[in-house]
Amino acid sequence: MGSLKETYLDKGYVVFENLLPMSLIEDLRAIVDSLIDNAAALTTSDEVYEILDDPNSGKPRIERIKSPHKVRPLFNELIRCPEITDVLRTLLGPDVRLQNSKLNLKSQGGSAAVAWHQDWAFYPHTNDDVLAVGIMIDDMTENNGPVLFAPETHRGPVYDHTSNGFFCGAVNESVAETLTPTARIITGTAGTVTFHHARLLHASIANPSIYPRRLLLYEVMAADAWPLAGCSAFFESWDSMNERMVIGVQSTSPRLTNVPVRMPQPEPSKRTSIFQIQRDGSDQYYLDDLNR
Ligand SMILES: O=C(O)CCC(=O)C(=O)O
Repeated sequence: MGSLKETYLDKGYVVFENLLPMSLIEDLRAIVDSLIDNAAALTTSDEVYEILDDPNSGKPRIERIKSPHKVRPLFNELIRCPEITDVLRTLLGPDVRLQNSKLNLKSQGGSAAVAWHQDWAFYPHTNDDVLAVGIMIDDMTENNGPVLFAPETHRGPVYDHTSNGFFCGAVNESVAETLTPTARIITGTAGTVTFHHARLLHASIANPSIYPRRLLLYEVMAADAWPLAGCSAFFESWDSMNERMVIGVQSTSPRLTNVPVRMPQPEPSKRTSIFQIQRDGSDQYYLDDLNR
């Protein structure tokens, strides 16, 4: 068993069982419950809530809380807690920036799958010291829409994520079907935290169960990994980029490394969440059950 960093560089992800205490998870659940209650009357998305028609019932369902670090202070503090920054320092170095966060709800009773993709396809940088932190707010089981990782794929190519000539946020079926046999189903109890490389191919299956599966995701990177789309694509200003430092200091000297890159272009006419652009595309190799 190698070191943490070796395992991450070899497999493309690491998972820490119960990294966060249950008392913190309960605080997070209470905030999420109240945010969901506040949105009970919403039928269309706004700047905080991503609402999609449930593919089964046809009724609106809250699929995501956008940028929760801007919505409630605890989400902004959480990525800076020592349990997480200790790991980030090891994996990314002393200077780490937050780009964005998202809370994918995957509610009980039919939330849809997320197709195979690489986060890197959405936001290529000058180097690939870029990863996503995933915090399980609920137990993630084989039955409530777990995430799937395809080990070692972060060391391979960056795949085409377009369909019908537009960026659709998913690889096509011929790539997707090669991943399923080796995919690891990521499960864990609430408080478990995953760290996955931005180039790692990953997906998640539908949640037909009666249990919610709330996963809080933070996109973070070494401060000298600069977004190729320009800082204005993800940050309102230089100041806001600095405010999002998680540890250390911001860098004005991007580190360029030899990484495969494709730009997420041409953009679809509606640039919304991964859920919507995947549904609008035709690369819909969804893993609706584990036997496929
Ligand atoms: O919440 C999930 O099931 C996975 C979502 C995901 O992979 C993403 O938002 O990049």
